[in-house]
Amino acid sequence: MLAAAVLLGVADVIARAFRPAASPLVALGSTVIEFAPPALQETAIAVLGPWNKPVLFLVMGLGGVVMAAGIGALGRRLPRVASTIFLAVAALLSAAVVRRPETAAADLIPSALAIVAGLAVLFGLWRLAGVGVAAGSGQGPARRRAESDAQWEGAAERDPVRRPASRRAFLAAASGTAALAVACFAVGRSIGAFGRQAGERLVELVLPRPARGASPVPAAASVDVAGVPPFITPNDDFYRIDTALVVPELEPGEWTLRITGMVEEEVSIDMSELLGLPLEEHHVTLTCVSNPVGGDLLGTATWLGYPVRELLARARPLPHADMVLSRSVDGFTASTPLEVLTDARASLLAVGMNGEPLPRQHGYPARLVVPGLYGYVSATKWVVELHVTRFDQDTAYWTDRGWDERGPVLVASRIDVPRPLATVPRDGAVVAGTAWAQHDGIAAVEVMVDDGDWQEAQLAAEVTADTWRQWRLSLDGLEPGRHAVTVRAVTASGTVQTGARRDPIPNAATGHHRIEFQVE
Ligand SMILES: Nc1nc2c(c(=O)[nH]1)N[C@H]1C(S)=C(S)[C@@H](COP(=O)(O)O)O[C@H]1N2
Ligand SMILES: [Mo]
Repeated sequence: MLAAAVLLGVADVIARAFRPAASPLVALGSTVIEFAPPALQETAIAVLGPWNKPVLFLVMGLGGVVMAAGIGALGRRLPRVASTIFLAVAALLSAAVVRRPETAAADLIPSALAIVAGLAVLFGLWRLAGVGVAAGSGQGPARRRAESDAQWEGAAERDPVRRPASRRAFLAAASGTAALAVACFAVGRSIGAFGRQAGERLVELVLPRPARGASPVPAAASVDVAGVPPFITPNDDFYRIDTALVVPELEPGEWTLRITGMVEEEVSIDMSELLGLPLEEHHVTLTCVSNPVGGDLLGTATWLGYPVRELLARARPLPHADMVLSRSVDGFTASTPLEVLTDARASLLAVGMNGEPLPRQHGYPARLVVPGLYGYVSATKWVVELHVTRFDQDTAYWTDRGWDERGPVLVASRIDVPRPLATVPRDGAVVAGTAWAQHDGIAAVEVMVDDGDWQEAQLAAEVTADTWRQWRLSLDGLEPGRHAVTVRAVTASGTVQTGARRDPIPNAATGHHRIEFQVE
């Protein structure tokens, strides 16, 4: 167990000079996420929320302890077999590192050094414990095995009759080793960030002024009811959903976007060229397909970027292409219909979010934002490739796990005020919230109080069809006691939000949001 702890700790601390996935622990965790059954993945997110990743590390840690203890127990009788298994597990961990899309050959250095350290601890402690000596007193196969073990450890010639060192020497070495492992993890955690970031941090990206700015959000876009979220979601409050165990660290200087596949000309663009292009600013609401009815996995930001349409025009997609498979530096992929990226809508290769460079968690230095599609088929963060292809030839990360390959946003609405089970005063109570149907637009919101008729809510000003829209309705005059409100929205093209309840998979939950509250 100590040898395993040293191996993982040493690798984790040295990996800080490389990248997250150069740490076998991180690479293994990412691989577990990659191969976890989708149902387990969704349950973990639903039940554990933001704790799902720490819990994954905990489970891996416990699994590692059990496995190392097993190898150690085996090593008391069969050190050669046990050390071979130890080495094989270490090799598998290294394979997990190499398999990660974001790693290069040099990222094996931490694992290689750590394997040397781990084996040194294993053999060193065994030697002190006299492993291999006791078995030698037997006869037949056990004896031969013990001899070959001793030989294999290079000890046979020098010290044919090995004796266990004193218990005190063993305990001293063992506690020294334990301290080394703990120190490695502690130093690793305190360095925190991986890679160059920790030391010589590269130049921070400076956003140019937009060639075409977005018009400011008018005050009338907000219903001004306490409890309804602001129209523009601050970056720190913006929901985050991705499969990345550790946020990829991609520096602007090493970033390039390549447009490949079914194109007349492959194109590649680096950050300085991108920042020199006429960038546009657009307000766009981004939504996660996993958002439950009434959930808050959505937000609106002012994105700064370059139209994807223009980038694709440079590469000239071939006539039979119908999909763009965008790829993140961490291997995540999204399948976006080509026509959505080439029509007039504000599909952006974004570098800015609410006036700042993208936060690392939201895709720094560049990501896609496509109005009207759920994030999983369009909003690739840390994007490095647009592969022009066909839906019948390629599939994307979540499509392979049973989700719809195209993921257009369905109309939805949410009650933000009153909170469920809140008590409201008899006079002046209001119900208010948000509705969205990106790229179609919200034409009406209707509210049903208890089991009455649908009543038209008052709409705040529309910013664009690509953003959510706030609404409110007075609840004056309700009798004291328990009441319920239900909401539904109608889109500009006339779609009425369905009341049929359905789970998010394969293309978003449906059903009306309904809450109960108390009138004083
Ligand atoms: N590289 C990468 N990009 C990704 C994802 C991911 O897992 N990896 N998740 C997508 C999903 S499912 C959503 S809903 C949006 C969320 O973007 P946000 O985290 O900036 O809110 O990012 C999309 N882009
Ligand atoms: Mo999502």
